[in-house]
Amino acid sequence: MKQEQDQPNVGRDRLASEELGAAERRSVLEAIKRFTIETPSWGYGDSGTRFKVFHWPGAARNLREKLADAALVHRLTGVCPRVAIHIPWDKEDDWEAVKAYAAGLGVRIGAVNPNLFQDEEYRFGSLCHPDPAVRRRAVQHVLECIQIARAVDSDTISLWLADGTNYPGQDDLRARKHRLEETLAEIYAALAPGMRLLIEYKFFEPAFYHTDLADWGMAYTLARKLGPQARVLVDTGHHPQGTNLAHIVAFLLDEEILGGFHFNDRRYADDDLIVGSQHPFELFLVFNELVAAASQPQAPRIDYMIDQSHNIEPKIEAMIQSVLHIQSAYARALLVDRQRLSQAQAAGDVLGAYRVLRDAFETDVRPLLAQAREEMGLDPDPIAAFRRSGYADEVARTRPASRSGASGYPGA
Ligand code: LRH
Ligand code: MN
Repeated sequence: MKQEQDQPNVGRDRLASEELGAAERRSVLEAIKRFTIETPSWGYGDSGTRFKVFHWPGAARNLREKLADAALVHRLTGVCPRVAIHIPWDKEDDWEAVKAYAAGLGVRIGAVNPNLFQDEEYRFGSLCHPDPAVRRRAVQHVLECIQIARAVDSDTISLWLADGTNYPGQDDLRARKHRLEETLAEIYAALAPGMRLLIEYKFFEPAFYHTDLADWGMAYTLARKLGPQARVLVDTGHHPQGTNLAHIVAFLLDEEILGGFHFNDRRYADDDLIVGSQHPFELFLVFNELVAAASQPQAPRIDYMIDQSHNIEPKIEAMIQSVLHIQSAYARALLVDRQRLSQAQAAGDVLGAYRVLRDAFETDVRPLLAQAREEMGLDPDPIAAFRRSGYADEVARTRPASRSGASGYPGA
């Protein structure tokens, strides 16, 4: 079995060593500048757990303040032009005005997220509820979200269902599946041409016996049955412990049914912590699959969105930190020496192949990311720029704490 010849195995910083030609370096830089990340409106407001929602001084209290904070993150990073909204948390009565307000800030509305988990009648579910009247209301809400998306020129409905049961026997699992297929078909039929329906799965919570949309296979099956405008959304916090995310991503990519991500990180359950803060290598391996697949000719459109709740940390800084972590994972994945990787794989050189990935992961990409920002006319260190801006003190001074419940986020 051929081993890596006589190369001191000190590992290769893919940037330090001259092996990365100027052209390659340039293409990595340009790819980083083009790579955009969508931030969630709800990541700027107060959020928490069932135990406590702590108020953060200056936290955004309404959609306009969330858009203002998101626009700052875009100004500082240069790569966050879209903001996902959640209805009714971000409900407004003049969407034209919202669209203009966002444009004035240099951002636009991204994915529209219906909320089918907070109304009283959703105790036994929404689209899967035994009562046709409740299913009707749920479908009506999503159709309203499609209208909102049209009004703000968004082409994406991002749908997550809390639907499930807590005890064996509580409901007929196949009957719930039939209700889901029926109601999703109605929603799909109402999509505007070119609009996408992203189907987000989650293996548990708030349901604790079964969840109707529990894993990638169920989301895949339903999306396929619906049609080409339906895609699977992978929330990185929605899998059982030990799940190999990179494998699920590779599979969904190869099936061309991956539509997007909700990035966050977790240690135990759906902790919604800063992406890459707990498992940076796992995030790198996910991007390694994305970069490897992106070399395919008709690389599918994938929406890279953050979905986090910043319960104790400063929300805007947490969002900027998240963008930096995603950019790092992407940059490292772009630096994987794919030729050496496939040679090692073909040669059965297991650890040689592993080291190719490890080299890229161990490469310090911060100077490269700083260079990309400078070339975009931005401060190379967005966190330092944010802290210097005094924005956090300004909003803490000008935004009195919101009346509890104002943001709609449970308990906020
Ligand atoms: C559910 C979820 C979903 C959102 C919500 C804020 O856990 O990931 O994407 O609607 O968080
Ligand atoms: Mn999510």
